Amino acid sequence: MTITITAFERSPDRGKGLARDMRVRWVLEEVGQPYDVRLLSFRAMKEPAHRALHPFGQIPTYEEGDLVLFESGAIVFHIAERHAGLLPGDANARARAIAWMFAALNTVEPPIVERDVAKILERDTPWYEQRLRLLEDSIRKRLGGLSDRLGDADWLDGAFSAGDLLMVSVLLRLKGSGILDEYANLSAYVARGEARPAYKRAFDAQLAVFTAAWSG
Ligand code: GTB
Repeated sequence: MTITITAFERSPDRGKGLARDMRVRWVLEEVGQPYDVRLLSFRAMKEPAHRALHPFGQIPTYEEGDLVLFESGAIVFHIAERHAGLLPGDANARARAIAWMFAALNTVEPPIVERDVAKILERDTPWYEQRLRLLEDSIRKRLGGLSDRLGDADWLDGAFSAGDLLMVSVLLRLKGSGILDEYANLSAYVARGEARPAYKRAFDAQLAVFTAAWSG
């Protein structure tokens, strides 16, 4: 069955692979599932045709036959459940991998996103420096816990899982901030994720969209 996902026609990250279609591309590459991509402008995302797929008018979405999904975490989970290799067979190990998926999206990602939003929307406010410090402290609290738990392991709980895929995706947004560099094991963890052939294929595919859109 053909799988179609949606992505930015012109990603504001200029090909850095930080928009959330990247994690969907990555999981599809991990399981060797071909997919089509429908590219959307910001305007098209808010039109009824797309809102019928995504209540909030955002990317990514996922279409597979009669099934339409939104929320990148739900899409990654759906794919990981239906293919071998991204969720352990053992029930307890599987539950722990799913817990890491939630941890990535519910506990680690929020302060990272809030920091990015503050950098865009609050830069000119009198409280900007203080707010940035508070958000960076929150991020460090999360990274400290994560770094302690990871230790010198390659992945969060045994073999690479959908939990690692989401956690690496979330941490990548800190690249260039200097914060990730304070945690050598987390920097190495992210680099291991980026070195995966499936990640590279996904990254190259979204970069090709950027190159085509911004060079024209
Ligand atoms: N919780 C949802 C999910 O995980 O799928 C969040 C989806 C979401 O935030 N989508 C964003 C979107 O459609 C794109 S990924 N925004 C348009 C809108 O809301 O109108 C967020 C994103 C955007 C840009 C960068 N960047 O430039 O670095 C990074 C991440």
